[in-house]
Amino acid sequence: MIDEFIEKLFKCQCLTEEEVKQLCEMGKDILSRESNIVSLKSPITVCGDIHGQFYDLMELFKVGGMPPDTNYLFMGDFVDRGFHSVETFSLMLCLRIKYPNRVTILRGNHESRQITQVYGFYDECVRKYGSSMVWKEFTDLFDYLPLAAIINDSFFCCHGGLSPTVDTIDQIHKINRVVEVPHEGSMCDLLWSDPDERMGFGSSPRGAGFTFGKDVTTRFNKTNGLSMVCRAHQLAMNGYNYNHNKECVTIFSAPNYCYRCGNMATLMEMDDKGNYTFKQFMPAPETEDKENVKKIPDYFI
Ligand SMILES: [Mn+2]
Repeated sequence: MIDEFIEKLFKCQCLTEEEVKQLCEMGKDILSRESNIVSLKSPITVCGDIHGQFYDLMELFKVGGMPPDTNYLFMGDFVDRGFHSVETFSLMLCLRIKYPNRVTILRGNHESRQITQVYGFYDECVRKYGSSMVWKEFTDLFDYLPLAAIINDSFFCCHGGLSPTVDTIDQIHKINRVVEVPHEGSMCDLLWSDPDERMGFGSSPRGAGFTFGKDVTTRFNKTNGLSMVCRAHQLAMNGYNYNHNKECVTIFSAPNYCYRCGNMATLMEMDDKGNYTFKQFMPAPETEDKENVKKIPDYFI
């Protein structure tokens, strides 16, 4: 069954409502057995935001290799903004189920009921299925996504960043994650925070999470025996950006974000020894999206 779903989805065709229901049931069953922090080993390719840019995800696989030949960690924000959140997340969940030891997916701040009602995923579900049933299935599934991953006991990966209420890895294990993303607290911060060049924690212009300085990153890495914090969540024109003396890196994997930002996308490729390099890529060449993008009203983005 999952193979048929994958075949369909690689052609950018939506699953039926009934198939989505089956897929989410399988997904919940598997993800509910996962811990809040997934433990991974390199070689692995670490990816940031995708945001429904399906054809650019195909480009990502072309550049980075197809699963299961390449191991992947995706750090969330699969949905909203782009034209194909439904196909993109359906495919990611299928790949997670089909290749449990090769593909890992984390929760981003957009994998939430509240945010998807504002930034496009809800509307896309209603447009493509005629009701909000599929949106309900997917957003219920989002609650089960893990919050973080640690590669080689050394690289801490999450969507947003650090939290004033998270000093140790153990504190993340104690979070009850199977809920809608809260407005505040440790789980919210892991999905919403951003690095900053000031010291300590600051209030975030996003209205959720915090900004965290170099001293915070250094202390967190030292306390937990880590070498680096890898995160996504922020557009970087190069597709990646270092902060905090290279103790923190941002990876962004949606090229030409929102079909208009003109940025490159990046994959962080880690070899079996944990040495990493960045591989940049451009948007997919010719797609139907190029036509669709002309129709987006400016106020939408
Ligand atoms: Mn985000």
